[in-house]
Amino acid sequence: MKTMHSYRRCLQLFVPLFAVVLAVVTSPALADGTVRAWGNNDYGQCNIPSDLGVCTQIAGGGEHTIALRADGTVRAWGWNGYGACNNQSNLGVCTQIAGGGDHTIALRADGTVRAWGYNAQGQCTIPSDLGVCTQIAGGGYHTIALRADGTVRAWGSNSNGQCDIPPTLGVCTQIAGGHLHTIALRTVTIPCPADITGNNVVDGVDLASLLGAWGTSGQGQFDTDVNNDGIVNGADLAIMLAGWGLCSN
Ligand SMILES: [Ca+2]
Ligand SMILES: [Ca+2]
Repeated sequence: MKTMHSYRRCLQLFVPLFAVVLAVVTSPALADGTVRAWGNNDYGQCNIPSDLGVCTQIAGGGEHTIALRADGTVRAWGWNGYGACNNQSNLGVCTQIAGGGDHTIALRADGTVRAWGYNAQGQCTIPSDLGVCTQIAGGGYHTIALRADGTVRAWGSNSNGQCDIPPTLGVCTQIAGGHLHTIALRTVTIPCPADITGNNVVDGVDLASLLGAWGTSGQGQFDTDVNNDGIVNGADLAIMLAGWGLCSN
């Protein structure tokens, strides 16, 4: 009986401990910055360089692999028939990488873009008036950039109109490249019901306007009636305070 009790006590102690150890060992939070790749390896695109070191970002090209190292330098390996994996001199510190079909794209810390590799369609020729960019993406034979003002540019092969930016596209927050097409995520416009002055900012001027009208609604002054119920009261104030600083777009 004592032996059975001891056995149970042992289980009570060690089963939770084992669970904790297992949870720590299998935790997905233990990212170490190393890179793994698998699948088609005809050109060594899955062979991680032994001296790669800690990386912060990865990207895939047609048949090559790109990594952004923790120090901001770029490495690429795999199919290098057109130089997509060649080391670039004077590239400097980069903040983003992207892969095209047979080319590699890097966004430098100063917002300029570089591309190298296959350039038969001009996909590696950066437009001289591109300006500062915040994001890059690669297509099969074209290159896409999101500029700091949220507009999108694309260059290279335009065989399917993938470089023709729709004139009504407007401001975007993300771009992506397909083989022969381009994708953009347009900026979400947040309704700003508490913006009484209509300047797209909820600030003290709106508050003053609301407080000044307090109790005067019902006399036609409903421009401060944020929730449009015909009364200016605490409910309007709550909506306005909740939107403080959020309605800047
Ligand atoms: Ca306002
Ligand atoms: Ca109201």
